[in-house]
Amino acid sequence: MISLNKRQFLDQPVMDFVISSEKVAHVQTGNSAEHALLVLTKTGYSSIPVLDAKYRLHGLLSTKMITEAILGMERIEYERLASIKVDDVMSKEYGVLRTSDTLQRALDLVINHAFLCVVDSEGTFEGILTRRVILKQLKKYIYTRQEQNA
Ligand code: 2BA
Repeated sequence: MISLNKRQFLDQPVMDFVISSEKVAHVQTGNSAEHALLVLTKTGYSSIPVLDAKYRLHGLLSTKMITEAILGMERIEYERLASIKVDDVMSKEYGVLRTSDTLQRALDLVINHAFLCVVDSEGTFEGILTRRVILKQLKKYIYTRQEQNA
């Protein structure tokens, strides 16, 4: 196997490693927290993107954000789930990449985010780049270089 040098590795386009939008579990703006909790529980992901009808990225939603929103003084107020909208509880803090970005920027951001959302120049959601995929590429890079230097 031919190994990449450091520059070639870092210059690889993120789009080569993206999980495309149709495979990414998401919720839509305007959805209820009840629906979102169902999606999060059924898919098993701890955090998923919030998109609008035109597939533009608005935020991220996790089970914790929903639970915190319905936490009363003495009990969890499940009856409020249907009236809360995902827009009210989602986080606007997420790692975002442009489709033109390279692995170098992804590596910087993935330290603080389990996955990075990838958007095009108009803000349309193209998919995600996960920490798992980046670590796999990094491992491949390290081991192929080691073998060639051995
Ligand atoms: P988490 O849901 O906290 O998942 C952490 C890691 O656990 C994942 O790391 C993956 O290795 C494993 N995992 C969790 N749920 C899984 C499932 N249903 N099938 C297979 N493996 C699963 P990463 O793959 O690096 O993903 C990082 C984060 O990216 C996930 O964190 C989740 O928030 C998000 N994510 C990954 N794939 C997604 C998808 N298809 N749709 C929506 N969100 C996704």
